[in-house]
Amino acid sequence: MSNHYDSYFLMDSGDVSGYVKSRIDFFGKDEALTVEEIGDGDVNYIFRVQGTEKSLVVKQAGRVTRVDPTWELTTDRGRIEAEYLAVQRDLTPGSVPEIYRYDPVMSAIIMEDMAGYIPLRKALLKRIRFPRFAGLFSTFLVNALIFTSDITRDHLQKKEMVKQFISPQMCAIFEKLRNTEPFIDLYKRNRILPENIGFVRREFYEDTELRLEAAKLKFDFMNKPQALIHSDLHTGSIFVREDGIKVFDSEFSFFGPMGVDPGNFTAHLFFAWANAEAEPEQTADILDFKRWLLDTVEEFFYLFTKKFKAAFTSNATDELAKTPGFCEWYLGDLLAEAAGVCGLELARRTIGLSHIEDLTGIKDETRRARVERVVLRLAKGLILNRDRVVKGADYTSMLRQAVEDENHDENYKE
Ligand code: SR1
Ligand code: MG
Repeated sequence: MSNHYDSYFLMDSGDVSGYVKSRIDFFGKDEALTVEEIGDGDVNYIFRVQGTEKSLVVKQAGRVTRVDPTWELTTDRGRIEAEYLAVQRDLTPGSVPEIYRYDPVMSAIIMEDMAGYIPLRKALLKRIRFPRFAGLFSTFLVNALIFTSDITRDHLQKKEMVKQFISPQMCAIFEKLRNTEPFIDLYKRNRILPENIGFVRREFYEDTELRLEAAKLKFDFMNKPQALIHSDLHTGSIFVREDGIKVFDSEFSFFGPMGVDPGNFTAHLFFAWANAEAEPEQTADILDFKRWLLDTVEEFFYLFTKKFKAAFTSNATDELAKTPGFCEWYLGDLLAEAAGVCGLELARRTIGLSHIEDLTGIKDETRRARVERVVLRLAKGLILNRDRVVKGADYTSMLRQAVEDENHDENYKE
């Protein structure tokens, strides 16, 4: 092992103090540091480094995933993550953690410790509401998308950015996990609750109309470099506090369809809803929390649409894009894509390999199976009818329909 950190190795907590001091002038030379590994994801190693007065975070990309040592991943994803955050820092200052240094040798990012912020998923599982979230998040996303697209950027410069962010191996993960495997268990790694295996076979694997729509969405994902997207934006990749958000974990970023980020994220608000829906006691507080989540979906799409149109009108540089009607056409396509991707994400986190705590944390398996079928019915509705999903209320009424269909399904009566 090198102790000069001049060639790549996977660090453990004991290596990190020396590493940080070798790379940046942040702590005192002789300052005692405490290092704790805090990563709980499937992929990377995250260390919090605490000094006497200040702290920071080191995120290192391993050459294989944490969940499966035979699953190799490019360590260049650390660069992609850092460069996405640098772009977004300029577009919406304060909305991403500050990067102190990206180190290509160790594939490590040394960044701000987001003290005072908590992961949104953890907060929602504790039923904490964030009334300002839809406003903050819609501003971030509109800026992130419209200001990296051909609508506002010089087309040559945008194409240079497409090159900068090309990431075939990371894209391939989602082409499989999100775009393919909910519809065909191609690699025999899907994980479905035993009670729902028949439902998934009938409603997903054997539905050729659904598979056709999924194929269209997959080819959009692979062939539509509209804007710099995060691509793995969910409630675990956003830290929040009452008056702020910090988006991070952007290692899957590339130039893709604009609808991916709003759609993928919205799926996770529905997962938070599903977790609350599975509570045996539907108290007034739980009912109010579920209502707040659905109100947030509606408010988010309302604000996103409004801000997107305003940003388009004030900032479009492409002469043809300024043609009356073009913005509405473009936005309509984006919103349909978002609905479709929301459906894909709902399906893959329920059927596929990568599950989330919102569902796995539901202890009563019958209740979990029920909300998973509701989620899957919603997923199907969104994918098949995405052209008609133009506002937040279309999502929430589709969810209500999914609940009703589940309640009336004779196969699943208690
Ligand atoms: C090896 S990739 C596994 C998961 O981590 C990422 O956060 C993606 O969501 C993916 O499902
Ligand atoms: Mg990640």
